[in-house]
Amino acid sequence: MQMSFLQGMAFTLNGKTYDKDRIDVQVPLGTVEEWGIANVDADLMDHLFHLHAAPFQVISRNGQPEPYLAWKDTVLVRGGETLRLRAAFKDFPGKSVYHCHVLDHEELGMMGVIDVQADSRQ
Ligand SMILES: [Cu+2]
Repeated sequence: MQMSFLQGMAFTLNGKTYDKDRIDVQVPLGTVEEWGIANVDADLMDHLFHLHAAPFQVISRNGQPEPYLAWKDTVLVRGGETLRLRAAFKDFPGKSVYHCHVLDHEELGMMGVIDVQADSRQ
């Protein structure tokens, strides 16, 4: 996933602005996912990555292991920084969102839709 402020005045995640009718990420319920979060903002603006559907731990920043694996729902991603996180999608099936928690960035479109899919075999 990339967080950017690259396309004119668009605030984007993975090159897209928010569309409530588009599903950007699909995750099976009961899985742990490792995501890369890269702040490629051309102006090196900081962003606050926030995920609703699952708690996560930041594993590394710019390739350096995090010293303490706290459970988070929001993490600061400084300009030019890349981090890896692991999120446990175990409790909440259905659609939700992830977004930048800087309110004006979120309002300008820096948000995506995640669909946590319950396994129909359960
Ligand atoms: Cu932001």
